[in-house]
Amino acid sequence: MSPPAAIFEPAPATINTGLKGKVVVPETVAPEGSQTKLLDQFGGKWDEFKFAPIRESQVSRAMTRRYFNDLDKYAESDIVIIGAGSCGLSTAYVIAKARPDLKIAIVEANVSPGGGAWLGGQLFSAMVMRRPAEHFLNDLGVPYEEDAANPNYVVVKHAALFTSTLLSKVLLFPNVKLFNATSVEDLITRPAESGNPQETRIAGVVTNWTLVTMHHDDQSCMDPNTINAPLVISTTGHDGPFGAFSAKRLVSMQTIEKLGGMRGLDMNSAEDAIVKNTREVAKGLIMGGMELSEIDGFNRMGPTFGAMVLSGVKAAEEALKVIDQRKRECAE
Ligand code: 48N
Repeated sequence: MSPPAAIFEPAPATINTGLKGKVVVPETVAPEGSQTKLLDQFGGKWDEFKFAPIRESQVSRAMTRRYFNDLDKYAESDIVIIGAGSCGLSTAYVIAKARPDLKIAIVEANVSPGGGAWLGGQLFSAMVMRRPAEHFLNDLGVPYEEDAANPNYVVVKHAALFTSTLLSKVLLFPNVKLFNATSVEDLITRPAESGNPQETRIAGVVTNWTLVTMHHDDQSCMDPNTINAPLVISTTGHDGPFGAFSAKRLVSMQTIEKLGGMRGLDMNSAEDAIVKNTREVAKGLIMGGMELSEIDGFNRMGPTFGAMVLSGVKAAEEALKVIDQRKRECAE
């Protein structure tokens, strides 16, 4: 009989990290259950160990049936979020929680979602968020350090702790599907009655496998796929090989006159501006996170991430304001 499982003392609300600060552990983060369950289950029994038998085609069918079922289900989505960085994932988290009735597709070009939020600045692991962004961390259940000597910000021990927690919570929602390794190559549009390109309505996204997107120039034509949606939320980050996708596309479609271009680093102005101006930049397209700095010419903030999560909250609020109206317009 295994020894009685160690009684795990619940983590105290604050843990002295040895640094000046103390770690706040939101009450939702409490390890539970035995700490040696897996060792008790498998340890010392490897000689007779054997996996259940399988036929390769069963694995193939298990994957392909589900993936193609998802493609069929989300071919008509209520909301498509382009980019699973910190802003896109924060947006998905807030919307999916508030409106479990909405079908949300997230399209992420990278195999690994998370964008630039796996590390803080210059590949350092600590992630700084300025207050009041700690409210997002509390809601998510991510522990962070606060420092009486520096009360205006909190520090997540490792950026990957924030991003992996956010990603896992978003993926757990039954009304969310992440299509990673998939790029948005274009936007689905509907002309405005006025014929004015600046009133074009966005009605979904055009997608392809990212590896295909990267090789259009050296292969014969490889046509894309589509997802129809009355509302698209673009959070593709600042300019770069894949960044600022929708911002650049809206300009090339003449829906927006020109890019403002992201300005130099100024934390105080950048974070407030991006959160406050997260909005529907074209009918049916909300823009948030660093992509917005490319349209509006805001400063960049560098290695502070509070604006990303709160831009996500603002994008979610903007989406919930218009989604039912956009759905009616699409049904007409
Ligand atoms: O993390 P990013 O790049 O973008 P945000 O806005 O979520 O977060 C920005 C943040 O990480 C910073 O840049 C920090 C705060 N630094 C600021 C500064 O001053 O330097 O995520 C964008 C995601 C990425 O995962 C891309 O792979 C993806 O969008 N993406 C796309 N996915 C699908 N189709 C596309 N066309 C596409 N373009 C980008």
